Order: sequence, then structure tokens, then C-alpha cells
Amino acid sequence: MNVAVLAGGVGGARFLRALTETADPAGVTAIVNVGDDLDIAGLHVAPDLDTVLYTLAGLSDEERGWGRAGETWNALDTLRELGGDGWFALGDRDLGLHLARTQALRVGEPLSAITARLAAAAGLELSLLPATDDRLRTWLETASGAFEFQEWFVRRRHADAVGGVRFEGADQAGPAPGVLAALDEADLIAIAPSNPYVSIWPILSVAPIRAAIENRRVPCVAVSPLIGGRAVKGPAAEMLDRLAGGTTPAHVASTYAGLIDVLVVDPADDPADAPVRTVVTPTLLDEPDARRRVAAAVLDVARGPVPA
Ligand code: FO1
Repeated sequence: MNVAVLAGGVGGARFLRALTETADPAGVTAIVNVGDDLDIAGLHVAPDLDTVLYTLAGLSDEERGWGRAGETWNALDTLRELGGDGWFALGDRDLGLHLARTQALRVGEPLSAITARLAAAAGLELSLLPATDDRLRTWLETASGAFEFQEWFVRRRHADAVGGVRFEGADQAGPAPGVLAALDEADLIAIAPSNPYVSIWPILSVAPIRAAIENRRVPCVAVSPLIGGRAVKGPAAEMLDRLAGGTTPAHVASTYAGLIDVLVVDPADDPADAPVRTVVTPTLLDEPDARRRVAAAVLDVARGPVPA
């Protein structure tokens, strides 16, 4: 079965691990958020692509949710001692990946081609694609001003309540090679349990990607990122509360209006009033059996009735 997955953040990476443990990874294409990429200390960092790569390669720090296990921080310590820009923590092992990517970008290789090479070198069997090769940056509007994603998320510890999101570069951004083909050839389109506003909306801000999903001929299923109205990690619940008016499955579904046929929700959430069909199953992706159940629930949707 061919599955195209929109993903970002740690929820996206863990969902992709669940799916590739359950379905043939060769049929899975991950279309990943690049709105929280940043250029720092001369390097191009793509946190969501890297979280997927590290998680699927078994290299990730499970506790932290980002970066590599067994990491050391010597380069960062030196950078900070010398007065460099050290607010964004790049570990010694992680730095090797950013060096390889930045070097290749400098000589003109597109991000999608670099990502494919890095994913193959890490032994990944799925297709790992950035949503776009073009510059796309998520900005958060807050009462203290507008901030680029990592400024808001890491430097300001996502303490400023968000009044709105926008995606710089979206007007000019095209889908990366392979993205539209993956959506066109999919038997199922899935949206990972990622933050809708800062992980999935940046992908959907690339107009041809959104149009491809709106015009789909196959089911599209999203997995809610909330359990009992709370996020497993990160600011999704606070953002839904402020921007959608609540944290029920109906509010989650409203962020994907016109794009999804099914929402997978945890038994701790009340699916009443959800504007789409809901499938209720425990959604915590913490251990292998639980992961497999969530992936199976999603894959089952492809076997259900085709949407009108
Ligand atoms: N998150 C933090 O909270 N603090 C950091 O210093 C930090 C560094 C970092 C470096 C590389 C990387 O791939 C991810 C990193 N993250 C860090 C996580 C990242 O900010 C977010 O988890 C994602 O962008 C949200 O999807």
C-alpha cells in the first residue's frame, strides 16, 4: 500500500516509525515540514527532517525528543565560551549532519536531493521529502511582536501566546520533487499527530500540496495530536485553545476543514460534534504494541469506503 504522510515534530517522527513498523516502508513517503528550519552559526538546520531521520534510524534521544542519543556538547560549549550564537543547542554528533547538508546546499544541491542521500546513508527505507526545496519560514504573531519559529519556540520557550501564524515564502514555494507524485499515487493520505499550526499548516501553505489533498481521490486521515485535550509534548493544546477555541476532536478537525475524511482520536477525548468520522483508539505512541495499533487503525481507513 502507498501511504503519503504529512509530518512534523516529534509526533510526526514517532508516527512514521509506527507506520514503517507496520506497513512496507518502501510504500511510505514522508512529506515533512521545513517551516522551522533555521540558519545558525553558518549552518542550515532542518529540525523536523532530522528528527524523522534520527528516529527512524534508531539514533534519536527518546527522552529529549530531538537530537541524537549519546550526544556530547563540546563544540557548543566552545561556541558559547567564545561569545558565539549558542542559544540553539547543536550537539557534536548532530553537527556532522548540519555540516554535510550545508556544504551540499552551498554548491547548489537541492534540499530534497541532499535529504534523500542522507536518509539512504542512514539506512532509511521510506522516501523522506521536504515539503519544498524553496525557502519557507513559520512566523508566530504574539503580543510581544512577530518571531520566527525557533526564536519563539526555543529562545523564548514558546511562552508568548500566539495570536496567528504565517508562512514566509509560501507564495513562491513549490512542492519538492516527488511530493505531488507521492500524493497522486497514494492509496491513503495521512496527517501525523503533529501540531496542526506549526507542523502541518506550513506544508499546506504550499498551494499545490493543499490543492492535491483537497482534490484527492483517496481517503485522508489525521491522527489527533491531543490526548485528553493535552499535547504529549509542545504547545499544540494552548494554540488550539486560542486559535480554534478549544481542544476537543471537533476543534482539531476544524484545523483540517475540507482536507480530512477521518480523525483518529484517543478514548480520553470526546468525539461528539466532530465534523468528520472518528476512529477511537489509544493514540500514545510510546511502546511497540501501542504504535502498531495506531498504525493499523490508520491503514484500515484505506480499506473503508472511498470518500465522495
Ligand atoms: N529544541 C529546544 O527546545 N532547544 C534546543 O536548543 C534545540 C536544538 C535543536 C537542534 C537541532 C534539532 O534538530 C532540533 C533542536 N530542537 C531544540 C528541537 C526543535 O526546536 C523543535 O523540536 C522542532 O523544531 C519542533 O518541531
